[in-house]
Amino acid sequence: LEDEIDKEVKKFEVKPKGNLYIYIHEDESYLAYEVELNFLDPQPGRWKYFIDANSGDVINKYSMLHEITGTGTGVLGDSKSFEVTKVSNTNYTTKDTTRGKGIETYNARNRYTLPGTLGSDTDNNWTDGALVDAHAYAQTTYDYYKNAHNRNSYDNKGAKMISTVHYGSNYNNAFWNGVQMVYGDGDGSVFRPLSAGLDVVAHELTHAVTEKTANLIYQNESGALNESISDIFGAMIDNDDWLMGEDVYTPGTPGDALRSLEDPTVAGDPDHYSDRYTGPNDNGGVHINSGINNKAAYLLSEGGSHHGVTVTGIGRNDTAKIYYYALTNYLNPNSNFSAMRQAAIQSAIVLFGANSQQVESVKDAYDAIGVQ
Ligand SMILES: [Ca+2]
Ligand SMILES: [Ca+2]
Ligand SMILES: [Ca+2]
Ligand SMILES: [Ca+2]
Ligand SMILES: [Zn+2]
Repeated sequence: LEDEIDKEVKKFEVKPKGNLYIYIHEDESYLAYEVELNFLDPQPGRWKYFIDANSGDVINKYSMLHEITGTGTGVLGDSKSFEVTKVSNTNYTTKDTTRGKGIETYNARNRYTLPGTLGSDTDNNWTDGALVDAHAYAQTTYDYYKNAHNRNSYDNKGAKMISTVHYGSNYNNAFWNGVQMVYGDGDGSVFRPLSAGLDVVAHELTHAVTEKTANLIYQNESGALNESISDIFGAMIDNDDWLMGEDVYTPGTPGDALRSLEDPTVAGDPDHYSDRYTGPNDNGGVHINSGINNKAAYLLSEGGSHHGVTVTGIGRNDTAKIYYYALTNYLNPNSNFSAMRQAAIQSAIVLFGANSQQVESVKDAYDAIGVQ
């Protein structure tokens, strides 16, 4: 068995015991022991073995773990379904083996140890909203990158997507730590559990995509582009608005958001290069100057006039294609805003042709934010 799972099983959940009977396999009958092995470490497993009572040979074996669909309720009270693993009739885990090398969601139980324990439920009707949302939205984000850009997880090699919820106590943040996603529960005043925001989940997982592609340095203009790329794909995946974090930010105040791509100034961020922040705070304004490129992406998609320049909108899908192509082909760790403009133009030429509306709109969008 240990060869099978390639790791050492330390503890069986149910003490293995053999039932002796006549077992028929491939038209042969054997006096055989049927043995069930049930364990959770190092990963959940449940195997059935049929062992020849005379020779001790393994006649047959198979895994009894089942990939099935779970149903649950998110933080906001919304019902959803998602892929889980059935370990037994009374044990289900937030482990999806249908996407890439898997999507696994853990529970830190208000401690700071990562990843914590794999999420579990006894009847596959899930009621831990933060766990439900983190797991379901990781799947949504995986599916977006696969379906829209044919990207298999953040590294395009199917990397396992690991998330942890209930990190720490009243923790008002979510982050990608280079290995996995981490979500706090919020303090209930500034934030509710952060995994309830599909755009938050998409934003953080996009940092992983950026790290594996352009790897934009998280400082100054390249850092602002890094943040902007995460906001842009946050808005492409949570595609019913151009706000970031509206579902999790200030539960007591409806209608506001952490940031707006449509109008970055509502959050105090610049929407034109001439208004850029040049001070030392926030790594040189990575969450501030992101507003400038966010505005270009918004104008490119939706159109509009800004600083006297009129942009014809090309829609979310073509906008997403251009930024994805630029991120994965042209941007590099030191790219600045001007390099972003050139990368977007070149991407639009490759994708849509040199004389396309898309190329014209990219040029107009960057003219409108004052980037040449
Ligand atoms: Ca339950
Ligand atoms: Ca939304
Ligand atoms: Ca949103
Ligand atoms: Ca709010
Ligand atoms: Zn970010």
